[in-house]
Amino acid sequence: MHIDEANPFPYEFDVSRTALVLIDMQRDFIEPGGFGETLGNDVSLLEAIVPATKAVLHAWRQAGGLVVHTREAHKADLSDCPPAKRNRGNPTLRIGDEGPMGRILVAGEPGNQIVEALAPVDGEIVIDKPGKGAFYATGLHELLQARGITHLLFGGVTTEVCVQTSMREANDRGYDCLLLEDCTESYFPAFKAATLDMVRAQGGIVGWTAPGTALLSALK
Ligand code: C5J
Repeated sequence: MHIDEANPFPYEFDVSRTALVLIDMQRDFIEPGGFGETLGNDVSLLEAIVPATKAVLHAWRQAGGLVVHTREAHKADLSDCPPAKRNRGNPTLRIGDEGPMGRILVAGEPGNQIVEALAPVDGEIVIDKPGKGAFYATGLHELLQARGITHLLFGGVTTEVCVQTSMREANDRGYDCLLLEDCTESYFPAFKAATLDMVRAQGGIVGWTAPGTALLSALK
């Protein structure tokens, strides 16, 4: 299959060797009343990508493609949260503190769940990751290698933090990566725009970008 509209040039992929990776579409970043909002962010920007992401997820499932969901999540005892990550800055709530949807970025808490519209189904991979990148301190690379995956389609939040970090990690591990432009968002629109530019600059130095609708057309 190919996505001709991809930038900087057409993207070729085989569904059986490609995974859709949705980064951190968890309630605390996306829903009103969660951690993201307590940090002063306008979460409606992130919430707005849920319908486009759902359409892609649905089509990808129909095509029989592998789906990976990630959550930025720490163990309850925070043993996997470096003090440098927890203590930096001056937020009103830190990782592990009780927030509006349970303990912030702690596995199993209500705010740590994937939003209902994109909830994982049986057979999909769910990765709890303690870092920004999906490959750091997780078994993701090994799980993908075991399934013969060579190509990754990325969506999720936030574009310039966990999505970009994961995509760069994947690129260094040899995956051909494409970022779905309308299935990713940032609290800072300028950061999203800059990330899309960075990914596809210099002949696709990190990978490709394309609208989710282009993937939907390719799958028809
Ligand atoms: C993610 C963050 N998921 N912005 N986390 O991007 O801290």
